Amino acid sequence: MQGFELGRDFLMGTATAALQIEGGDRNNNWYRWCELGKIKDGSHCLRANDHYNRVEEDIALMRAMHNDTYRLGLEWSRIEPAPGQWSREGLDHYRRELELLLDAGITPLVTLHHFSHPLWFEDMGGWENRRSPEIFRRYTRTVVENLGDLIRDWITINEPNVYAMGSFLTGEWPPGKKSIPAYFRVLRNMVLGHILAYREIHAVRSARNFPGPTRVGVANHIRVFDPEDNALARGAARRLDYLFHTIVVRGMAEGKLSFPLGTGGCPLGKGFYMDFFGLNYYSRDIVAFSWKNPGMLFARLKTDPELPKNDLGWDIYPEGLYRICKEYYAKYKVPIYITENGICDADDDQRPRYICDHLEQVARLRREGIPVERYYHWTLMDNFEWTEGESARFGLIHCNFETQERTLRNSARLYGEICKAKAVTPEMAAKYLGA
Ligand code: IFM
Repeated sequence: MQGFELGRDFLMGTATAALQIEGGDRNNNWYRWCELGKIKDGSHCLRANDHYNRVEEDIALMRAMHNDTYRLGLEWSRIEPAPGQWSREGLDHYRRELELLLDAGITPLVTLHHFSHPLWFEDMGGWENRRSPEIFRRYTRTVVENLGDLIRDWITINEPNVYAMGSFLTGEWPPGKKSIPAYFRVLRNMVLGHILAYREIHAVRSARNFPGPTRVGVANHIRVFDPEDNALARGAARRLDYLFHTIVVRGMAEGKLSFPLGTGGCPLGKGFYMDFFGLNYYSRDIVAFSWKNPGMLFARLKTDPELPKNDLGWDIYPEGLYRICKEYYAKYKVPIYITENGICDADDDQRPRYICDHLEQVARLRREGIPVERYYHWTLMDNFEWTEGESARFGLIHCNFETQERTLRNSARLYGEICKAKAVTPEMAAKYLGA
């Protein structure tokens, strides 16, 4: 690799989610899912990385990697343990964590909902309940009133499409429902919840004169769906793209409920509700047509035998990052934050190349004038990877879950050098990639 520049104004950091790292909370939907024995390797989110008690240690690791910014999640159940009851302890904990980040010179980007929420919310049907957007707005308002002076950058909801699919379509995630109408009901409510939260964040921060600018977005999970070379496969790929991406992003950005989320109107009014386009990018799928898969809209997803795979068998396809940024920038013309990008790679033999190859696509986009402003690597350290549990290792930093010892992997050292230089130099490539 020749090396490339990212630019001094490019912000870099890591991303995490509260449930995946904090440990210790028994009042959320994933706690119950773990208790029901649904995690493949038998691990439990109660343990995770014990980050709730190790905030300083983990911020020191971010500093060691020269991170400018950090994407963290708030655990809703710690803030609103019962409907309308606010926990001073929960809010104070996050205030302290945010202050420590700011003192360390690290800009927080805060996620309000990242797959986990209080049990009381789950028990009323969660995002399937028609009152859920309003309940999410109320939670958002309390967070902004209490912490909004420290947070300028917000993600309302992480990967709404992945959440709705895992929790309401395939049933692999809590509450384990398998229903196509429920998938669309949940997405509709998440869209409305996002818009209410978007407005609330701007309104409260501006009414209180909190230091700006305020930036609010969504962490959109977008994949590349490339069809096999026949008309039926092309149709299947188009339908998947529409129902997994388009209706969700359009709803969140424009407030428009396209069929089947609605009939094309904007129930909360026309507007634009994304100050940046958050992109979580991991992989692509080849789409084949299959009569046997009506539940998947007659699509069968395949990997590409030519491409390298991560530990979970996902194709590694850096060009996809470039293609998606081009496509969505053409549509929405707002700055892009890569809110997640990373690899499950326990022995760390692919991660250094993965990082460089994806960042090379970012550099290419920036050279072409596409404003990719930030990159958050998923993830800081090995953590609780939902139904895969502790065995799927996405961390720059290795975590021994028994002892909670954190050890920098080679890729963490490389990432630290890149964050510092805002470039991949030929020397780094030679040292870490052997090329
Ligand atoms: O761990 C998840 C994260 O919570 C959401 N995006 C994908 C990651 C890797 O699977």
